[in-house]
Parts: sequence; structure tokens; C-alpha cells
Amino acid sequence: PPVIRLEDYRPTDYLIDTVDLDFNLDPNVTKVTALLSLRPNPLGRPNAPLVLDGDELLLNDLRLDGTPLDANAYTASPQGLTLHAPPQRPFELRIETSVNPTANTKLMGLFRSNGIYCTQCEAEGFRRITYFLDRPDVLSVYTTRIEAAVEEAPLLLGNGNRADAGLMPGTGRHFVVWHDPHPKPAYLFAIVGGRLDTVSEVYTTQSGRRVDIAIHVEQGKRERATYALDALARSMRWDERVFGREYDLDVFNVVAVSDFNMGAMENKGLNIFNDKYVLASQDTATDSDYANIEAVIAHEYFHNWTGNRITCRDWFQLCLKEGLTVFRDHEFSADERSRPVKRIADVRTLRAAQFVEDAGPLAHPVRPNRYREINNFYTATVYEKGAEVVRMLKTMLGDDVFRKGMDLYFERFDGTAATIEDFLSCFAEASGRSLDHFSEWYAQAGTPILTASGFYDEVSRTYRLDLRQSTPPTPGQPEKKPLVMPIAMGLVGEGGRDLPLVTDNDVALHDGVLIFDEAATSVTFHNVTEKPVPSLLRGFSAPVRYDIDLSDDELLVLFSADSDPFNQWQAVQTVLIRQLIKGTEAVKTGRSLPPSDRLVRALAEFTAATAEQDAAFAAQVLTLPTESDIAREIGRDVDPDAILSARRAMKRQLSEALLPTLERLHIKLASSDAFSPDASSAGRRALRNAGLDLIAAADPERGEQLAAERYAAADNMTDRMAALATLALIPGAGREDALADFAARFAHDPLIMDKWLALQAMIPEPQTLDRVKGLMQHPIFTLTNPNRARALIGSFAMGNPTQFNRIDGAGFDLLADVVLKLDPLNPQVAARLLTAFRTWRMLEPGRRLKAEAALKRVAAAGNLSPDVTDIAARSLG
Ligand code: HT7
Ligand code: ZN
Repeated sequence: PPVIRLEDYRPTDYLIDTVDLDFNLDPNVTKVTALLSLRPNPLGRPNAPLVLDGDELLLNDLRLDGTPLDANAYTASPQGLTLHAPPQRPFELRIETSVNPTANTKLMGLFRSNGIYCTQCEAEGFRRITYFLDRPDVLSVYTTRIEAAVEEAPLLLGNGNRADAGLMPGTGRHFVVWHDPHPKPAYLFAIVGGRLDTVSEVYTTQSGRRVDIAIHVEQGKRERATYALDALARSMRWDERVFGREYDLDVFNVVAVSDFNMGAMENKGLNIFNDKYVLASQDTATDSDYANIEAVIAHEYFHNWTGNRITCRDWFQLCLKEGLTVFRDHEFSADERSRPVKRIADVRTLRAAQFVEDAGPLAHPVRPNRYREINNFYTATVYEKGAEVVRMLKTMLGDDVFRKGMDLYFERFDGTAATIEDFLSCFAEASGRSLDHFSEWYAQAGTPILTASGFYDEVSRTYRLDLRQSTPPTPGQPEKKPLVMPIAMGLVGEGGRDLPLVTDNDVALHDGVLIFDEAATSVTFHNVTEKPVPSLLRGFSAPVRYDIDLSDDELLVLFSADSDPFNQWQAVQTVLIRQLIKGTEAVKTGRSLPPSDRLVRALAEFTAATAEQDAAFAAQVLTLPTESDIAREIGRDVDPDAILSARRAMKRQLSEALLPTLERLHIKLASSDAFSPDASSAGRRALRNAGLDLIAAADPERGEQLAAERYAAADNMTDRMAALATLALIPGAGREDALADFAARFAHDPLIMDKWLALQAMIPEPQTLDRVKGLMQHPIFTLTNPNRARALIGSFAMGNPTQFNRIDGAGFDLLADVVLKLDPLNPQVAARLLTAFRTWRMLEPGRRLKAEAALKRVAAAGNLSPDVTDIAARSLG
């Protein structure tokens, strides 16, 4: 595929003011009639041909202002339609196309999921419905008429408000007309048709507008939609309160389907969801499922302003809507749940997904400046790092100025397709500060490394902090500049007290936030009455890797006393990671290193004294860094087997030392209260289950017994899955029996069986490869359903470091085979699975060679999609 470059952006030559669509829904031949009112764009080239995008389309009929077009006036193919000399005045084009929704396995455009008609148009799916200027800067007002058999699709939904409906006597068919008054790009277009169950309520906005909000799910699943409906109402209220944003239509519909390429889609007034992010009940969803549902419901709703009312000028600006909306959903969850625990969870995800991406062959800036396949840029960098950049803006400017900037952005760019420059200009204006240097965060790829060292001078009572930053090279960007980093900090004295921060006048330090924007600097703090321990990057105030010359003892002071809970957690994680890295080195020479006494003592004290007070936080503290966390910190010549052994040994030794405390905690946390998915109940479950995991590490027999009891007695999916996960790590009949029991209980529900598939795919044992191959033959598994493919193959490739990276290369081969098989069916999902190879260069040489061979085999295969071609080429590049 050709490279598309940011610098080549130019406006379209024509505009499309209104779009009238008529869908005649049929499983195999759906006819789509599009009436487009076009006019030359004053900003475009005069007399240019009109080049409309298409993808696998069949053109039935074409008329200009009501008259069939002469055959030599246009060129049509499944991939596009060109009018050679369109009128240089307003004109109407009527296009009739046919599509086959049942044959659409790519799940882009119009497709059917379990018999339900639905659409997915972002990024470039609308061109699979009709010929169009399918790019985000073409904004049109849509009216959509949908006609279908009443029996097959009693419910017909579209964007906007319902304008008309009726039966078509004698045909068994009916129709509904939807009108969306808000101009929008084609990627936000959607329709749904099917037999669905509904939960709904009336939501009254702060200004008194009554909105019918509804969630529609597959038949028989209505009770599992109530949590999502509640999360939607809470999101709407939060956006009014925190950002002053109100909903703007009479209805808001959410539809959940079981075949979906990503999590959900923010189509105007008609969000379509992967049912994984809607369906929840005590028996079927874990606490993290509940949290994810709340977050994704909020995310898609928040897009109504950040994405829909203000959209992107081009796909390079994707982070304008995604980074900002992720930031908004993170803030929402932080307000609804525990802010520190949410921050820890988000930083874990950032490091696991984005830092890894940024350190490998697929690294790219938050705003990429070139792409071959836009579907491959819905990445952790655009989403998660994009959110971090917005968070840094808020940290630097303060809450009030940030809100002022957001208000200005909504006011000035409402109804437009905007850019990152537009966004930043609002904050520059609101703050009176230049953000030119800050804007480099959008352009420069790679994770900066912040190095800090401190010197205390007792005599002058000064503390000098030396800071340096550098960013390793990334593909296409060998040279890096220093970035602007807000470093939220404190100097921690005796008993955890924050010492006053007194600096020279020229130091940019406000409200405990130091702005560091050079390659190196030194900051001197005065009147420092005792030797402090610096606590830097509080709340993870910048998305950087951080290296400070603090001893383990100093870090453990922060763990027990820092006023910032994030840095408490970070401090103990840093000590754990350091010891795990040393442990991994020791394993390679046949030794084993126990955790230090100081670490054991600190964790024992914490567990005994404070764990219960904030169970969710304690669960985070007691969850060891993952194998992938350790691999990422090691960075090169990674041997996943050595990491697994070191981590197992450390976990066992730590747990042995903590065992009596863990047992006590376990008993105290046993609750007979009625189930509630709220954050504090979930926190208690999380801590109890983290405890179970550790007890099993110290004493497998006892762990197995406890887990089997917990599994059998569980009255909710969190406890059942946690117990099953503990059992899954203990080979033998107990595990196999429990897995069989789970399969028997939930065989009827593929979404729940995904948990069973994923758990087995992540067992760190050599037999897992054959287990995964066997599960691919299981009746529940099908490659054409993205959730199934991700649960089994994705979990194996991304969640089982020792087995995917097997020394014999069989793990790589399995993934390569699956990608090649899936690519013709669903290239988007195939390409996403292939990104599991992004860490291959970090491996030790033997494994590296095998991974490279598998990747090369994929790259050399014929007839690959642009999606897979692009990932394979960049991974090898
Ligand atoms: N804006 C959406 C991104 C998206 C997508 C969703 C479903 C299927 C294919 C898709 N391609 C891109 C989801 C979001 O970030 O809110
Ligand atoms: Zn989004």
C-alpha cells in the first residue's frame, strides 16, 4: 500500500452537504441508495474530477441530478467511482450499490453478527456501503431510511432522532427513518437492524432535555445490560458536572453485538459495542469486567463531544479524539472509584502496552506523520500515551486553566474537524504560555528516560537535585530532543512529612510541580533541615522511564511513608523489580536469590497493619511485577524461562515469609455480605484473591485446597475465576476437574467461555502449545469471531511469555499460521494478533532467530492484506 503523509494534507475538491440513504436490508443482497448533495469546495481545486472511495462495492445505478450518467462521464470499480468532469455548481448524485452483509467477515461496513445487521465505519468502512468522500473532514447531515422484514428485524436504529416509521402493507416489511441534525463525517454513520432485547430509562439533562437512553442486547440477555445502563447515566451526569457538556439528541442508543473488531464505536447517537463491554452479572462478569464496562461506556459517550461534535481533520489527528477521550474516561473512573488505584492500574497498562510499543519496531509518535494502513494506528501510543499528554497539560497548567482551555476548545471548534494545533492553541490562549516546545510530545516517538540524583549538604542545608533526560532512537527518528516534563515532587522527611520546597526564583516550580525541559539541569532546594528522600513523578506526572539513585532502604521509606499513594506503590515495585532482575541473573548461573530481609519486613508490616484499610490498594501492592514487566526492564537478551523461574522463586519466598499474615487476612476478608460490584467490595475480593495466589505459591497443597473450596462456593465470577486461575497453575487432576466443571457450567455462553480459553492459553507450561492447538478444535472456538481469536490466540501470544517465546520456535510458528489463516477473513484482527512479535528483538539470540524466521514467513506469503503486510514489514524493518 502507498504511504500517506501528514504534510500532503489538502482539503477535498468537493463538499457533501446532505446525505439521504435508503437501506433495503436483506441477508445477501442489501440495496443501498445514496442521494448526495455536492458542491465544489471553495478551498479545493476548481474543475477537479470527483474521486469517491469504494471498497468491494457493486454499482447498480448512477444518476446526476436525476439523469443516468453517460458511460464515458465516469469510471467505476469496486474500489472507487470517479466523475471526470463534475458540474462546478451544486449538484445531486444518486448512487445505488449492493452489498452482502452475510459474507462480510471483515466486520467493516455492513455485516451481520448472530443475525443482527450492524455497521462499523471507522476508519474507512463507509466506503464498503456506498461510494463516498470517506475522510473525516467531510461533514454532512444524514437522513437514513431503513427497510427490513418485520420478522427478521423488528428493531431498526440509525443516527440522530427517529423521524418516521411505518409498515409496508402486504410485504411483511417495515421502515424507519432517522434524521441526525448534527453534521458528521461518514465514519460516525451507523445502522442496526434485528431482534433485540432492551433496557431503557429517561435521562434528564442539566438543562431539562429528556433523553431516552437504551441498551439493546441479544435476546435473553436483558438482565445483563442494567449495569451498563447505569454506567451510561453516570457518565452523562459526570460530563455535565466536570466538563459542562450536555447531550444533544432526544435518544441515545447502545447496541451490543458478539462479533466486533474492537471494543466499541461512538457512532452519533447509536453506539455499537462488543458485547464483552456491555454484558455483566454477578455470575458472569468479574470485577475487572465491571470496571471495563464502566470505562468503555463512558469513553464512547464522552466521544459525543470529543470526537463527534469536534472531530479530526484527518486520521493523523486520531489522538485528538482518542487521547483526549481516554484521559476523560480515566478521570471518570478515578472519580467513581479510587483515584490512586485507578492511576496504578492505568500506569500498569501504559507500561505493559505502550512502553513496549515505544521500545520496539512499531514505535511511532502520538501523532504519526505517515501511515500505510490507518487501522494499524489504533495503538496504545495514540490512546494511552495520547491521554498522558493531555494529563501533563493539566498538571502543568492547573485545574482551572485546563478547564478554561477545554471550554475554549468546545466553543471555538464545535462543528469542525480540528487538529492538534487547534487543540493546543486553546490552552496556550487560556494560560498565556507558549506550548510550542510541549507540542514535541505529539511528534517525537520513544519513551524518555529521566535520570535523577540528589546531594544533601548538611552544612548549607541545601539539597541539589540533578536531572537528565534522553530518549533512545526509534524507527525513522535517530535524533531526539529534550521534552517538557512536569515533575510533581516532594522532599520527604522524617515520618513522611513533606519538607517545604524553597528554590531560587528562576526555577519553574509551582504547587510542587517542577517543569523540566532541558537535556540536563540542577535544582537547589534551600532550608532543607534534614536529609530528605526525593519523591519524584508523583501520580506518574510524566510518561517516562525513571531511574533514581535511591537505595532500596530509601525506596522502602517512600513505600511506608510517602504522602503520594502512587509513589508508595511505585517505590515497592521498584525494589521488587530490582531484586527480580538480580534473581533472573542468578537463575542463569544456577543460583537463587532470596528477597531482602528489609523488603520482606516492609511488606509484612504493610500487610498486617494497613492492608485492610484500603484493600484495593493493598491488592496492587501485593501483586508482583509480571514476567513482561521484568523483561521490559531487562530490555535485551531476554530469557523468559529464567524470568519465570526467578519470579516463581521470589513469589514463593516472599509468600512463605508472609504466610501467617496472609492467612489471618484471608479469614478477616471472608465476607458473607450480598454481592455488590462497587469499588470497595471489589477491592476486598481483589485483596483476598491476591492473598490466595500468594498462599498457593508458599504452600501449593494448601493453596489447591483453598482454591478448590473457593471455586465450588463462589457466588460471583471474580472469586470463581480467581480460584480457577490459582488451580490452573497447579498441574494435576484438581485443575483439570475444575476446568471441566467450568466448561460444563458455561458451555452455552461463548463470552464466558472466553475466560476459560484465555486462562488455559496462559498456563506457563510446555504442554500449553498442544493445549491451545486442541482448543482451536473445540466446538466453542471459531477464528471468525474476534473475541474467540483474541481470548485463545491473543492470550497465548501476549500473555504467556515463556510459551509464545519457546526456544524451539513452535510458539512463533503457531501465531504465524493463525495470522495467515485469519488474514483473508479478517485482516484487522489478524494484523493486531501479529503485533505480538513487537518484542522479538529484545529476546536472546536463539529465540530471536526463530521469531525472525516466523515473521519472514508471514511477510513472504502471497496475497496478504495491507494490514498484515504493514505490520510484518515494520516489525522486520
Ligand atoms: N473510535 C473507535 C475506534 C475504532 C473501531 C471500533 C470498532 C471496530 C473498528 C474500529 N476501528 C476503529 C473506538 C474508540 O476508540 O472509541
Ligand atoms: Zn475512542
